[in-house]
Amino acid sequence: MNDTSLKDDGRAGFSRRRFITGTGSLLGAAALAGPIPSAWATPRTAAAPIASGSRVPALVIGTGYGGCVAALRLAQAGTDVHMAEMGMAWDTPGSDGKIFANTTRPDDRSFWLRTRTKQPLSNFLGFPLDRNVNRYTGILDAEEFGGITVYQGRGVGGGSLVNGGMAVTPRRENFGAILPTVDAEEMYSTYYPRANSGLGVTTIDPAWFEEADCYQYARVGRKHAQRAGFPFLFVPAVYDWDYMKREAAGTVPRSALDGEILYGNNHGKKSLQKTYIDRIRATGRVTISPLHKVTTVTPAPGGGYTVLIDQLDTTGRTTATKTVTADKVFFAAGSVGTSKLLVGLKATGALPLLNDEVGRGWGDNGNVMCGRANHLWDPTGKLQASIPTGGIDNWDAGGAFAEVAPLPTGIETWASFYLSITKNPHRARFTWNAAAGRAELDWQTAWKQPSIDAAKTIFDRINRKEGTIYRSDLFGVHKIWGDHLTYHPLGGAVLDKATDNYGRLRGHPGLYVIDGALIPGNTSVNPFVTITALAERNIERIIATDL
Ligand code: FAE
Repeated sequence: MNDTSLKDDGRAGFSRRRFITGTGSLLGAAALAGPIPSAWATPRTAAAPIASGSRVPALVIGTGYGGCVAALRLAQAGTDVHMAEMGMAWDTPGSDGKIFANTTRPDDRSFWLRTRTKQPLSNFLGFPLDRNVNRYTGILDAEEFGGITVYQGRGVGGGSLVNGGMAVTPRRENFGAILPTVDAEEMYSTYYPRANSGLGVTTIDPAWFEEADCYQYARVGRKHAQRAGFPFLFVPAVYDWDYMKREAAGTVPRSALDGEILYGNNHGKKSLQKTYIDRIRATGRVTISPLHKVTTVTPAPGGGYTVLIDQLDTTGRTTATKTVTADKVFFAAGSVGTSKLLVGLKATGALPLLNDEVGRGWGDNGNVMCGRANHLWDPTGKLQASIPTGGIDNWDAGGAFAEVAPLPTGIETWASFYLSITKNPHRARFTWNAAAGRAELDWQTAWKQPSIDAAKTIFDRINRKEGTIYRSDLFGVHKIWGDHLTYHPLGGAVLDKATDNYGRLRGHPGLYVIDGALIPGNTSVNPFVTITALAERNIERIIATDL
């Protein structure tokens, strides 16, 4: 089954120039298409979204990894919890019968409140891929700051809805640099295993990997890595591999094999909806309000905190503002969401006792993307599973861990594509712009240079060995590096600085940070397992001592 797609799709003898012309016009046509009508079903909300005037023992802001761990463990310990989530529930199919849009056909569901898509791979063969859409509370937020676009999931399940599902535990020898004040022994013996089990992390059947057409791109990536002398590792993921085998056999609807990533996955991916949130619902102690955005948290006169929550419609308009009182509040709005809230709350005097560490220590996990142009005899396959399964580890020698990523376009591209996680020393800070009434981030695009240098320690060598070149058509015209973005925001309320060593915010008892904001900018690998494990560690302590 290996390396046959060149013959299978009848392209043998087909010149690269002709291929480029053909696919370019195809993708160009898609880019020129106008917005499609907004015909998606009204999102289902909680049976009873939170009522104004309610008092709750624990309010969790956000329903990503940190928020779900907090809600589950609090509920299991007997505490009633309410979760406020600014995104939609993502539990109702649209007019096409699917909950989530396809990667190659972004529609209104794909982006958070934009009128034009902002795809991470903006171009192909020089043609821009973005298209107009209707403004909608879609699933992927491309949040733009001065020097960087930060991609984040929006909806019940947070980043788990949109991410690639790579579930990687960092090498233990790297842990001291990731979370220096946390006991590594405890993490590796208790909390990483707990997180991996809660998330349903498993590794692909290696025998199937060797024969599956949909992983030809990964085998090509491995071959090139190994020929250049780099270690290639299988990485675990949160996908139902038996389902993927059935997708390949054609017996179930395709999901990973339909290239679904970025805008949701309709079937096989074990997002938080299928793991932690399933268990959260089973406790009977947790309610969730989608399309509810927390704007203010301030000490309540009689104890606890007064929380203001905007209820949104699917155009992003506020339809009601609710006032809720919570004994304890858990900030789990993601690194960016939590940081923005906290710097605003401190600056406006709502939470005046937060310390000066709030907003600091933000990093991009050293993310940088690139593509390589393979020879015509090295096709990567027109069928590419959207769940990556392998990476190239050059962390010790060159400061980069590169995931061999799919390019699920449905056509043969002869491209190898990589997301590198690199050692990047730069850390940015969120500050409050009072005149504009918003938080800003001082990251600079030029700060990606150390990441590019680290990634080049891998790809320059592979290119030399293979006699290949970088692709320069994926992020613009003649632009090699995807250095304008991150998928992995981390920090902004760093553990043992803005908070104590378990996430209790300094200055205001009863407030906690429990998401990626705690991690000071880098995890050396993809971050969600570490975010989950740290949340498991912290909530255990908080339940034992604070409740
Ligand atoms: P997160 O999951 O972002 O959840 C925060 C939630 O809070 C979101 O649902 C927000 O909508 C919500 N929220 C924000 N502000 C408010 C507010 N004011 N009021 C109410 N709700 C609010 O946070 N990581 C991996 O480990 N492996 C991968 O393969 C991987 N691939 C990725 C691919 C893409 C395209 C993206 C965007 C990310 C990827 N990540 C991956 C990163 C991962 O999803 C991310 O680190 C975690 O989701 C962060 O978890 P948190 O709990 O910090």
